[in-house]
Amino acid sequence: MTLPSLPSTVVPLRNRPAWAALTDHFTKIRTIHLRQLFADDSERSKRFTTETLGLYFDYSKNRITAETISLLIELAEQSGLRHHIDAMFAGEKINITEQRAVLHVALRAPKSEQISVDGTDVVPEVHAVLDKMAQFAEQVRSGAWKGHTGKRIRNVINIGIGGSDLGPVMAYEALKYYSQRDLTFRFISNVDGTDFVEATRDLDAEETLFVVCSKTFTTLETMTNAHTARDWMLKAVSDEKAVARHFVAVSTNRVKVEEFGIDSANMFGFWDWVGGRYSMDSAIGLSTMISIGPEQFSRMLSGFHAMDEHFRTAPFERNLPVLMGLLVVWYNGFFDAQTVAVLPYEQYLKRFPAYLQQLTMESNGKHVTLDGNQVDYQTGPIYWGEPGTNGQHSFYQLIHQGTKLIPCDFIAFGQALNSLGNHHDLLLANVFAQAEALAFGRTAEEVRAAGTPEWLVPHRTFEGNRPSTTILAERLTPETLGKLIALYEHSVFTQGTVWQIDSFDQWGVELGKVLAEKIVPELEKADEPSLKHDSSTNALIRQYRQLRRAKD
Ligand code: G6Q
Repeated sequence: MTLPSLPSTVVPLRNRPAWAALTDHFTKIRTIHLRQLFADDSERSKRFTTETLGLYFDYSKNRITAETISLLIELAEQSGLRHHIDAMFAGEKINITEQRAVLHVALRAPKSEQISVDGTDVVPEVHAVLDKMAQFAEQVRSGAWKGHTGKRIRNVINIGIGGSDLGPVMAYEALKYYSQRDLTFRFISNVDGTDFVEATRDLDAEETLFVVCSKTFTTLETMTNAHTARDWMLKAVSDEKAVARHFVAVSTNRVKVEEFGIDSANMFGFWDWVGGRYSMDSAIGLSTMISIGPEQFSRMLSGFHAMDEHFRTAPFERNLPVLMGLLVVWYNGFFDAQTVAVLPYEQYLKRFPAYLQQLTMESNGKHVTLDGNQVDYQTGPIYWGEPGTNGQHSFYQLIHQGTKLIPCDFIAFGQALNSLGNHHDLLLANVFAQAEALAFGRTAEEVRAAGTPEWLVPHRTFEGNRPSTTILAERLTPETLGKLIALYEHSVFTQGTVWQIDSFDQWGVELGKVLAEKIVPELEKADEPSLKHDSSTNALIRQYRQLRRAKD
């Protein structure tokens, strides 16, 4: 089969001339300290800072020189990145293992644009769904949408998992400042019954609306929770007709939605060219739109779109997602860095690292190339993080003085949404101090000069040379959030293109699902089942059956 997305000239990563040149370059640069790089070049901060779309992107505290960047850009070019970007925007089926187009960029395209999949312009369909969402959101927000017994809806519960949950939760938290405060939002994802019970225990069913989000409408966790929700609702309002007023669905599967009993008039659609982890700005964002309103939602989409256009058109040396993605390739491929820490100094972004974990790791956690060959290099790093300053009092110790190299992304804002005394100055002083300490450390001489006894000097020395990038924006707004998410989406795309993997499939999620389906009847069976797993799994199943009996 021919690969639709890559030019035939793309050769395996290690055979690309730029990779060989980078390997050479790395041996020269690997021991150079950031202290020296800054001392040698008074213009360094300016040289390695790009300001675009209101984002000040300072990557000067990375272990790079101008040569590193130009070699990485050559690598991107030799990897077919330009062609691959164009292929995505043109609706080509670049998700080759699922034979699907990858068009989350169409979700935020303005009405005036045309983006075609198989000859059909999808932009009008996108806007038709956005309009329908807006109408519904306004009805809920204004109180015009009533529950079955005539009470106003006060609680909105999103039921979904993975891509149908993480985006909505993150966006709700991130944009809470802009939310309608007389509505309560909850999110149920886990099949662990506790998630459902705790989310609903203090709510009045008559005032509750469930938004069931599932692209396939077959996902075990979501369907189980949705059925439990229906039972919970019908226990309070014993009339099947209540389902129509208290349940709406977001899905691509009309048949299954109707089978569940949700009126397809209350279904908001999306398309198979939207991957779950890229879907928070599709109808999957319905709860977000109810929370912040259609106008702010559309500002968020403008932010996404601005970054899409920047990614599509800016030269690589000034292209934020390209630079960000190439830095990951650099540390991952040459410094053996296994992780990237994302550290937002903004409490509202507390779920942003968790959201990015799925976006990055489900996308680039792959071990074969597009043509099915085992990679002989590292692919997707582990993303993780917590908001600052909390992390400073927890895991930052390891980043400062541990044995692992952990590139960090610091994210901060010039203006606080909740201005309170000098809190914001203190917050920002901390983010700047952390990046400074990581880069420059504290030498043994400096520690000695501060009067530290000799035996304590090694413990108090910070070797520094720990890389970080700082992203500074004016204020966390829906638009800025859109830009930040698209920045990471396209950084993931850049990485995946260099590694020549399919960043848009997720076969790794499948096996566990299939095996779980096989185990369910073995747990539920009244008589002792005959088990044919390995000895460990067999024993665990038996042990569970026994423990469960002990409770009965
Ligand atoms: C994301 C994945 C995955 C998916 C969930 C939920 O890219 O495909 O996280 O979003 O498994 O799937 P449904 O939306 O089909 O329930």
